[in-house]
Amino acid sequence: MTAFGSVRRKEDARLIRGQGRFVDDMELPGMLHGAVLRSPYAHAEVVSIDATAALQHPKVHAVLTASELGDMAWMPTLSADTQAVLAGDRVLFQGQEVAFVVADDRYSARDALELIEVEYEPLPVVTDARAALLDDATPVRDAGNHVFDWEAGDPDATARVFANAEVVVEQDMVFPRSHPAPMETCGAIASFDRVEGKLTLWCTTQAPHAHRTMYALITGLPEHRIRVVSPDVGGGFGNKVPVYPGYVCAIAASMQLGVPVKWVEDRSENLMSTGFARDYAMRGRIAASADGRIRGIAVDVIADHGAFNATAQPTRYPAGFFSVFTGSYDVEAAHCRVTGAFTNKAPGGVAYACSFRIAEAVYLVERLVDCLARELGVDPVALRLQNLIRADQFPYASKTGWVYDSGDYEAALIEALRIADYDALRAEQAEKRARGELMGIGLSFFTEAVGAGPRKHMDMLGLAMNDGAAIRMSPTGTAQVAISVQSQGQGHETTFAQIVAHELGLEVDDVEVLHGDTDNTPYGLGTYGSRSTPVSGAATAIAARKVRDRARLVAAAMLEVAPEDLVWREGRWSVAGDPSVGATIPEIARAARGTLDLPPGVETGLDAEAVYDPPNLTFPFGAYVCVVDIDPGTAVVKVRRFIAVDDCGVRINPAIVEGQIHGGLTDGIGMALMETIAFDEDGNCLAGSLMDYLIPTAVEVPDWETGMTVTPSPHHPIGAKGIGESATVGSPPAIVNAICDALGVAHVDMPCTPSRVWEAMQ
Ligand code: MCN
Ligand code: CUM
Repeated sequence: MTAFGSVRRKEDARLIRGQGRFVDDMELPGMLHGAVLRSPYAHAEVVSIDATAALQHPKVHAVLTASELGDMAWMPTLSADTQAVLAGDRVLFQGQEVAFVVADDRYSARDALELIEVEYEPLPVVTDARAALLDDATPVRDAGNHVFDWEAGDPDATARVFANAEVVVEQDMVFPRSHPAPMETCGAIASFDRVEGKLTLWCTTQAPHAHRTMYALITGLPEHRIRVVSPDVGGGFGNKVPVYPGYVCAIAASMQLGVPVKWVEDRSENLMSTGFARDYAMRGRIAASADGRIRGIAVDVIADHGAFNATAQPTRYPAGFFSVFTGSYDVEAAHCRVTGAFTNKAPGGVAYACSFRIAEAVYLVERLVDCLARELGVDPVALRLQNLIRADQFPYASKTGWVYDSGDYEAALIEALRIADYDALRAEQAEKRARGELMGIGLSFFTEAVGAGPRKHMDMLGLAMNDGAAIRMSPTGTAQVAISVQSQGQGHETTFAQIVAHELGLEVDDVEVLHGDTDNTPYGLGTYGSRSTPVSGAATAIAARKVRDRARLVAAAMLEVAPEDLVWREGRWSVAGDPSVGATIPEIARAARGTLDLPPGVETGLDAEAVYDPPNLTFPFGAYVCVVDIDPGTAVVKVRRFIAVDDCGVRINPAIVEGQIHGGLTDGIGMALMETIAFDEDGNCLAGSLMDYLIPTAVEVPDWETGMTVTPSPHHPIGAKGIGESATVGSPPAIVNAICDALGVAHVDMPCTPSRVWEAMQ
């Protein structure tokens, strides 16, 4: 008996009826509205701020500037940097927060922004990370523009492999700055109760508990007097992991005024000032033998972190999990060096379904493998089949320190080729080429690493990346499961109920999922890096097993047999020798809360909790094939077919998994073809609206063709691996590989807009 399967999403009952409850839907009595004044300059001294006229506006209650914020003018970031909540004497990027107006309504607050007079003294601007690292570069920060140097792998062994390799291919590539652009922008309502001394913050956050800890550090309020509620969230994609100045300003204003204060940013504010993605300039090299054996991979990266290092990633990994860049191949040696730079651009980074920089890593290796195939004159499929890690090599220890838990890569690739009918595609391409038509076939094979993480290696803000679940069984046999992670659209209310139902033989509808409220859920670090299923999902299964184990003792008392005589069979405890005698969990729950004489040491009820410390990450993988047609007249790229075979181990809800894949593939089209947050030389953000920052629509997107293989994770209680970012990570290189294949060129940088493709065609 299993509750796994494509059951309908419980949350959709309200979401598709317009009954979802998002931060901006909420109105509290006496609530005021905040708006942020932002810097028009990318780099300038703030000479003076005069709020007199704004304060005279009849509907304005307060204007906050850095000086009023005092200790709250600065906040810690998730990467141990310190970020200005409101700029004091210098602004470091266009759109930086300078003042916060609180008024009766949103419109008045926005009007009053124009009444604040700020005198700026513009400074030289640096927006290119490579330029920022030159000796004579304008310093963005007092201590200079160097954020960190980080390396992984073995430089000497790698140098030796490259020195005696028969073939070496080098390629520069940029993964441009892009943005998650969730449908719902970021926002918060802060409500400080002066009598209780308690702060409640309704906030668009993917990580309510981690935010609570941050707010305790920023405000000095005791953490148990802070409640963070993340209601329905309209998409996060990593954009809603960091703490943003607007949240802190809403808190400061509510603490000062004693009434609730709402702040919700608009689209331009979201695109210009919140956590971006990528911005990696990479020089990759791949070494091979003449017969196509990949021997080594090396890469130097310059990572643009913007004006503050607010990146969300485990502390000991300043370049995230980029060091999985050896991808799905068994190589002799590998080395990466990553240098982080400050620039006059918005801070944050790693968002957009990146799995902590694995998007960049997969792009690098999958492009390099195609460059190598081109150099050797071999088919990219054959080259991959020759070099993929073999099924009998798992668990596989990579040259950069990862242990891939399980996989059968060849099976996934062969399945993708079968669905695509690869040989027929190549034949079609040959025919079209003869007619002068541009058709391209691109592959990618990716390995993801999700489920951060084991406490011995991973923390954020010094907090172990372990997550929890708590199950409460009612006397009538239904369950509530409270989890520390928070859905932004991933369907946790359904899938976490399925895990409990699966483990306890309950109906999915008899399990309710509680999340997003720090007052009634266990502590944990939240949803990103596709860690909910690998970490909190595991905690949920283990908590359910604790319920089941206790239920066995209670059932034994009920049935007057020894616990050892009971077996778990078809969703109930029954007597080993007589399956007709047994009890279901609802029956046992009733007895456990009833007057039955419980065995010594057994507590009343069946409630249980677990906090999960994963022994390792889970390593989902997939094989993608992309077919593009390029218009020779306009250089417009059309993705005609896209085949995605994903393996995320056991699928709890295949329909939700498919949805995650469809979304991620669509993201990939956006990044590969259209999206970039560009800046001019003065640091003006050129992508401040969805007219300039193009995101894909149904027009650009083909009918996805999906397939799967199932290789369970050996260490996860239900064998599941994460899936939430696989397709975003795996798809961009497949698309760019297809474009390069069509054009017969080594490389085209993303986004492959018509003008770039046209240039490459010439
Ligand atoms: N699932 C499953 N079987 C598996 C693995 C997952 O049924 N073997 C289900 C899960 O139970 C969950 C969903 O698939 O309902 C995604 O699970 P998981 O891979 O654990 O990822 P998370 O829930 O941790 O979600 C985070 C991930 C990230 S990091 C980004 S970024 C992203 C993504 O999810 N943001 C999203 N997908 C998104 N989807 C939506 N709709 N909105 C976002 O903001
Ligand atoms: Cu990198 S985006 Mo997701 O991990 O929230």
